[in-house]
Amino acid sequence: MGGSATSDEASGAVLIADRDAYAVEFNTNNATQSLPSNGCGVIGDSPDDDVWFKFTHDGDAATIMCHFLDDNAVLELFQGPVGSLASIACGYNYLVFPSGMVDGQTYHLRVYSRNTSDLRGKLGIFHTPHPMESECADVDCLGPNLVLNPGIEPGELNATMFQTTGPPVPIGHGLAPHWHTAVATADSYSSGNDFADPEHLPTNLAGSIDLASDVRPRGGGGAGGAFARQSSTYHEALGGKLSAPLVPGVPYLIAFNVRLRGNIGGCDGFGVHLGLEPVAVSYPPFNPPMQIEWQGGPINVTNEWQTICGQIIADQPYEHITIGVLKPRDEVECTAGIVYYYFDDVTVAEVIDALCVTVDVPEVDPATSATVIGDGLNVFPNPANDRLNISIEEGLIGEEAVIELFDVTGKQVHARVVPSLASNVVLELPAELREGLYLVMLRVEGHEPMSARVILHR
Ligand SMILES: [Ca+2]
Ligand SMILES: [Ca+2]
Ligand SMILES: [Ca+2]
Repeated sequence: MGGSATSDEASGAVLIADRDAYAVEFNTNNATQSLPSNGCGVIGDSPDDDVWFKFTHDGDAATIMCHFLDDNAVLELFQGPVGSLASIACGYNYLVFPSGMVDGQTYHLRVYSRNTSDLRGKLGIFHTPHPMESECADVDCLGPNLVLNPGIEPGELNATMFQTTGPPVPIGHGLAPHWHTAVATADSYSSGNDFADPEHLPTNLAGSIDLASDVRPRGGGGAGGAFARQSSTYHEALGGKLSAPLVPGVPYLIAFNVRLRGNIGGCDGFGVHLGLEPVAVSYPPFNPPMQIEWQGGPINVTNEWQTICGQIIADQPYEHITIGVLKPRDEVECTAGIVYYYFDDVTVAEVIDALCVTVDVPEVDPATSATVIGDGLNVFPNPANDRLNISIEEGLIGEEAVIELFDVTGKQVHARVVPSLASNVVLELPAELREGLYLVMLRVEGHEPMSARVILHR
């Protein structure tokens, strides 16, 4: 750790060597202005007390975070040698590395109070994982993220439900660009809010609500937040928008990152709801037509960011996403009475290659609504190679049936009529079929169609 060294001039800039920790403390008391203001997009920008740091870029995306501030900080990043430093980015209490930074190159950073008072705080450079990176799938197997503002980053719109001033924000109110309060009064946070506001992440000496857990966004400077409660009608969820509607018949990975505030226990029932319209309701449940739920059992969300994910095949051109605790109210189980969660980095992306998605496909129900072809078909093995066994439930034995196979685009690639179903039907998988995800469907007149998703692995 760098201790409390502070340099008033760039020539003596304090080296930030560590990552993922608040490596240096600083105090601008007695510091004087070293370079003119670049404006930095801050009203009243006042680098009268700038102090200097430097670091060598390691090539990884990162965010510089200020913590335990006693006032608001402006951060300004420079490239080039001391004596001809060129400003490349500014931040307000935090600074996201701009694109174009060069691996191995040394950069300088100055920090100063936004106003003319002294500023104390600590500072760290925190690596930013790829927004779609998780153990659920290799990012290379996924198409572009369809979630607009997946990082729940603040922008022009930067409201929290629990504003320190002003009237309460109604349901459906915007939280961050392309995000709104979907169920009850979910929240959003900005690391760039005023240091004294409780909506500020990371927190500060005055805010105090998260001193124990030092919550930082998973990426960038913004995150969502929501309450959940044991045996209560009151759960919150955030609603977001996709850049394009889902394509029916196409598989998508759905993922979001969640962590607790503090280590006080947790609830189960996290899920994603995909809808044709944005959700904005006072209280759950709201009968989601399609959802994934965390299958990992209750309560294991911790004080670290973790990914909850699932895979679906779209049955409708959904264009809106809602994340939160979506279980019916009487079924949510919590280890603590009231639990609070942060959300960040939401993914809805087409699965280009089903083989590198690690989500267990058969465990994720595609849908729960009547508009959807039901699933419930038992098939094995899965993944399959050259043939697939379909277990037929007793009531259908002897019936005439049609067995169809669809590829990820929804195109029928194989169909076969079975005059009389036996308890096990063997489906030969045509050699010309490519590896990937398929939907096998069984239709019997007078019965709901049944289906299962199968990975073909040659
Ligand atoms: Ca200075
Ligand atoms: Ca100042
Ligand atoms: Ca974020």
